[in-house]
Amino acid sequence: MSAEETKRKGLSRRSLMTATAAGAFVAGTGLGSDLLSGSAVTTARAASPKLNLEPGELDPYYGFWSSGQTGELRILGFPSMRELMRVPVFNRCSATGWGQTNESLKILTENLLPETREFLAARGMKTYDNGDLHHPHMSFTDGTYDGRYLFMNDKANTRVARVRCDVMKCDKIIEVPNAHDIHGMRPQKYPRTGYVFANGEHEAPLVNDGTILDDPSQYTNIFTAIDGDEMEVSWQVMVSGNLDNTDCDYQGKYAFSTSYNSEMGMDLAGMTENELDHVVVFNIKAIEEGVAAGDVQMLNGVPVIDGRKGSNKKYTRYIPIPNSPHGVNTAPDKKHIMINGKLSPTVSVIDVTKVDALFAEDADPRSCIVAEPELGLGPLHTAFDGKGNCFTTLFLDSQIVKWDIDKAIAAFNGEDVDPIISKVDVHYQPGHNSTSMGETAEADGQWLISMNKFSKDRFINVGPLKPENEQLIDISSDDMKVVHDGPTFAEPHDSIIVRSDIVNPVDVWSRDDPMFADAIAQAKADGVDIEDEDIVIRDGNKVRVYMTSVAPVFGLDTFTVKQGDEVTVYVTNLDDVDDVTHGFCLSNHGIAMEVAPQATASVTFTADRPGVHWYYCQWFCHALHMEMRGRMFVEPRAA
Ligand code: RUQ
Ligand code: CUA
Repeated sequence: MSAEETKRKGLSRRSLMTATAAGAFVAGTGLGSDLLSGSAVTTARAASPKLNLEPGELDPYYGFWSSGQTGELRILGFPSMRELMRVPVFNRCSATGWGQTNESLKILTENLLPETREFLAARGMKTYDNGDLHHPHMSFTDGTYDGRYLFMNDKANTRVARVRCDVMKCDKIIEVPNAHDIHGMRPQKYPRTGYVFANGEHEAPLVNDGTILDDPSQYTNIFTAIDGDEMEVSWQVMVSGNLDNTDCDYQGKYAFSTSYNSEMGMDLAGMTENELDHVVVFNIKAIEEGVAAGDVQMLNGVPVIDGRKGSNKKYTRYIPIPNSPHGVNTAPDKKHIMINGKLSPTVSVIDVTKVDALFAEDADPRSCIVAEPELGLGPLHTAFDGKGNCFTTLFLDSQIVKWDIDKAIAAFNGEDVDPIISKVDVHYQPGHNSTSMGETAEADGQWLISMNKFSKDRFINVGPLKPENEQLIDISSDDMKVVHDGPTFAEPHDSIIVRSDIVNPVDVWSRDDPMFADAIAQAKADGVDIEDEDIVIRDGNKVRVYMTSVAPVFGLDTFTVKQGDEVTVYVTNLDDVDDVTHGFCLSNHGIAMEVAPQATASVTFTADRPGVHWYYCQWFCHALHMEMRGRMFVEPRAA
């Protein structure tokens, strides 16, 4: 759409902002096909044949889905959109015992900052039990997914987590010091991950101890590079303005982060005041050299470098971008980086080969912008097909626009070409979109998922809280076809779509897995063969119950403890057949956990209810699963 048409519809940047303030940004503007000028609009079609999987047929892709404020990772079969698994990460999970088992609590607590641990302890908590998981991304080697790990952020409690792709369980969570509320997060693409880059979104005093409160001039934002192998912070950079999303190049040289609040405004009017905000470019090598040379301040054990505007300019550059930009997406051509304008109807295209000059020759920061096509209202995120085309979500227009990078560059250079190929209506208000393998050099141009924040009338009504709607779009031809509506619960925010041959999980645990190494070490210290013995060890008022499980029996029918004992139950699942997962649920104690084949899981509690308490297997495992149960006797404290 041209600037003139935008204006004709009364939706200039200014009125768009007014609309935002008035709440229309989330109200569903109804601005769909009627607002289009000349570009083809396609609407929902009958299902494409590729979508239909016969019973028993397997999906060609894994979809890794975030869950926003639910705090877990979800695994979908794609394109069938069947939800296959939920992997608890930042949340407390009733089914698996995540957040309660000793194994999960170790991961959830071991890298909390001391002050957080103290703060939580005062509230009777060991860890947070909520999270806001926005961005799941797989580790890379040489520009494509390598199937090792998934990394993800927690905006709610400033954490970054890692999930092992061999067992699909979280194995590390770190709380990031100095930063506030990790939002944008991406793994390094080349030569490998390597770094995981993470944006602190919200600005606060660097030393946030209450000495500075309502003085935004003293607030700062922090960009963090995490070592993805060790899950430790390598270094941090102080920036001007806040940080939203991030991505990096295919050369291993630069990372790019958007800021929607270069103004450092503290209210809506302040945050949206300027026509131009910016993208911060981080020069990774220069920062590493600066850290090595000691050009840092140490804060909470982390080297922090000053990359603010007007500081030593070798570390960062600030590229002016209209207006409150949001998503950052690197194209599979390894050359172009798309900055999605949000309040500006444009996407700004950075040519990474022109970024060197920003640092070497101090060139005009805008000289690396090689196109800035006007695409429609509310561009948030862009995905790719690997054939030179982009797919950008238009939040306000409720559309996906397909456009051509080369044509956008030609138009920017004054040629009379329209980069827009087609638009398709989605339902409604899309945020992220993802294409099959689209954030790697192996983008294959088959599928696009549009993750729509509102579903309104697309499903039978479930009350005032509606699901979201994820729409599957066939992008194998120019004419985008919506082929599937998929409702999901709060809030699958982002996703990646990974070829299934890249991901190779195991079927049963290995007995030497680090996940339960502590349990095995404790058994050894107690002189217990954890895979063979069913035994109760008393150690003062600490009692350790070692129990095997083979469908459909627990190794112990009963065990006896005294009221007030601190009891740890270790269950080792000796079944080594696919899918024979057992559980241990202790009635009326709020205790339940998953024990997958060949795993050991453990839980610690105080036995403070005298009497008979049944434990049972809560994971259906056998025809006699109901009979898989036993009694805990709690002897009353002597009167
Ligand atoms: S951001 S809707 Cu949390 Cu991924 Cu763009
Ligand atoms: Cu074991 Cu059900």
